[in-house]
Amino acid sequence: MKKKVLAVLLAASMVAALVGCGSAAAPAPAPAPAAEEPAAAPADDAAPAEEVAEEAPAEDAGGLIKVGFAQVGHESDWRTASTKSCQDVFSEANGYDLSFVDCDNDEAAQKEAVRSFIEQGVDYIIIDPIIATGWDTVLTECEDAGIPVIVIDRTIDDSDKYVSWVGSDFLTEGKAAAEWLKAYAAAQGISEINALIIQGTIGSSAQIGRTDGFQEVADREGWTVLDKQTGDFTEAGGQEVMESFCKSYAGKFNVVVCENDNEAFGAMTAMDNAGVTYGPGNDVILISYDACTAGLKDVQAGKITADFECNPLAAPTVEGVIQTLQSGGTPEREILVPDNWYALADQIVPFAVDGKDMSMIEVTDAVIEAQY
Ligand code: GZL
Repeated sequence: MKKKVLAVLLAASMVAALVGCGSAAAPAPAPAPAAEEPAAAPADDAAPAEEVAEEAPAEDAGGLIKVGFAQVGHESDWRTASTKSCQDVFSEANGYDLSFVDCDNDEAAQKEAVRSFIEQGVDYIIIDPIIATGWDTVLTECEDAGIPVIVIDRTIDDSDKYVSWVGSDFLTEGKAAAEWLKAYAAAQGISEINALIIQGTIGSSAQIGRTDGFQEVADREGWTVLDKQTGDFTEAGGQEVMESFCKSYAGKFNVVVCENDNEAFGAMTAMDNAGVTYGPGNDVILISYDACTAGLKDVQAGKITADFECNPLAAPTVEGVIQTLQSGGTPEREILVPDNWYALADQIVPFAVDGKDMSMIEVTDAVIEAQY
């Protein structure tokens, strides 16, 4: 009965979605890779996934709401905070039975994790999609099983078969970084921008938005983007790409943009090894995204010049979506999580994005203490 009610709700919310908002045109989805059985990593306090599959339905498990969460992986400080937020919210004490799978940045494993949740008969499925395409087939399977899907953080761009998306505006993050750079360079008397970009996981909506947002302003301002390569949102990837950049573009670049803090950590190691100085008053303006605690410490240390946050703590908002569904309501289709921009006082300059004035937060000990 519960599944039937949810299926009706899901259908209703999808009709609303089709009327209310489409998703940006997306390239044809990549062919589904060969399925691999994911090594289900149950939440700390849950039985291994295979035992959960044999448990009685939620009603007999003390009324716990069964939630499956297919997480991107464990590639960054941001991801660690996102995972902790979800495991804290969807705890047994809060009335949930969480089946958590760390998909280790493997798209096939992520699809199979979702299929394992369907087999387990969970009540809700949460997905943080590694990349934005290739989702319609497995989301159709969720729909056929009457299991509502909620997308957290990154977006799915080639299917509408989910109830809600909760995350950040990645395009605005990219534009904010570039509009700040324009204002800061002018204030510093820097007339020429020669930038290198270390991108995130190619095809993820976070990478697409940040790259496109920055590039749109760069094109408008006539900046030179010397090269873009992916560091896959990891510290090792950032270091490897920056080592290559330091060889190929020695003495030719004055801006490095890292699409997350962990890439920036790696890029700093590579620049140190190559004798390239970075941060306020040095050779290179270093821009980063995420603004995790370690990233803000590097801002405070005068290493990262400005850090553009993407808030990872969306789980409480996702829980609100589930509670709305539980009570028979229709949740919002898109729920934006607010982001902030950070710098030291001397690097805070007025700027706007799409005509909207932006404020920046000065990095202090208290701000760092309060960060995720
Ligand atoms: C962004 C998130 C990205 C972070 C990275 O919302 O998906 O993935 O920016 C993480 O740190 O790896």
